Amino acid sequence: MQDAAPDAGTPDTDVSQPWDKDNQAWWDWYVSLADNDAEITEFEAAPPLPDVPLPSDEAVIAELAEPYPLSEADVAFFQENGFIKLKGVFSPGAVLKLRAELVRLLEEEFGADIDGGVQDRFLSLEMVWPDNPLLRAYVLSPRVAKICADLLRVPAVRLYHDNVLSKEPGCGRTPWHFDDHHFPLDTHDVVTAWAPAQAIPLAMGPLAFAHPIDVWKLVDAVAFEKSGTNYDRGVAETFARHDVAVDETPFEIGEVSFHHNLNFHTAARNRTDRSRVVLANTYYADGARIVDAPTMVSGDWQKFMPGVGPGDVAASPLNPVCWPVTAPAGGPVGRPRDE
Ligand SMILES: O=C(O)CCC(=O)C(=O)O
Ligand SMILES: [Fe+2]
Repeated sequence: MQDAAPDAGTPDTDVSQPWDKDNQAWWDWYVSLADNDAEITEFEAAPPLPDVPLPSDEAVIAELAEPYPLSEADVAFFQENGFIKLKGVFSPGAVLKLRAELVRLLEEEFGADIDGGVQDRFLSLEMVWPDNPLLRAYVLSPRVAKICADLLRVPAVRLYHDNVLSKEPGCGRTPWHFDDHHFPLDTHDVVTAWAPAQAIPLAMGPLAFAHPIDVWKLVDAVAFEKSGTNYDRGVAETFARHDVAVDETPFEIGEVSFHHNLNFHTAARNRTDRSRVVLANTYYADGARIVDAPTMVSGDWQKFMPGVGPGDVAASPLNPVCWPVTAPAGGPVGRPRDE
């Protein structure tokens, strides 16, 4: 939860102004806060994409509506550590299809060849699902949303937003942070499903999680600065000093991680020759409200919740309940409810 009255601080720590540029500008700013070593000169070959036929849209929709077998031990692990990595959430075909669609959308938006060599940038697209029926199946997936509700131990979750992320070859680290700092939601029942659209070897910069969940308390006193790399370095040094455990492991095809908004995470540079494309969708407990004073760290949040203001219940038509499924049998999966 963010402070109701943000600390005015010095100019460099004062984030009380709303973000006034677009989402891509937000990411360009955000990755500039990461502490990086020297530029990469040699790139590793990324593993090949799976050699499987592309499933039909109907097959993907059906797969993503089936429940995933989550155990009580999985839920307990998530509650203790604030993250969990689950294998086989998507089939290889569903991953390949996701990548093809995300690459098409990124190339359309940025006019770039996504896998065409060193580009250095962190590209992002948001709010793709309302106009894209295939992406909607992944973003409003009952399988994914039920995992989120079960991990949070809440009866129902809504979508906060979708987030297409492409960390291009050569792009620098993702700075250490927790998402509580970003989401203007007045609840701690928030989880992001981070779904890679290819395998992620260590050299590609898998999302890496500090644990257990309460290590955020160790770095609560590190002041966030809106320029420079002091915050990222301050968190890294504090974690190192306290021997905080970090899970930095590869993702296999179809593996998805889920992180709580209090979990501290980072990601290394992409040292491979392929863009690290991910679909990261955030869900929160139904009934949550917007905080009284969102900050610039929340970026473009009003785009995700049109008509919803500070203090309001966060339930615009663009924040459908994704679990439990409310659409009539045979109807579109997870279509936004009229409310
Ligand atoms: O993809 C990344 O490197 C960062 C993503 C992230 O921080 C998130 O999804 O919460
Ligand atoms: Fe994050």
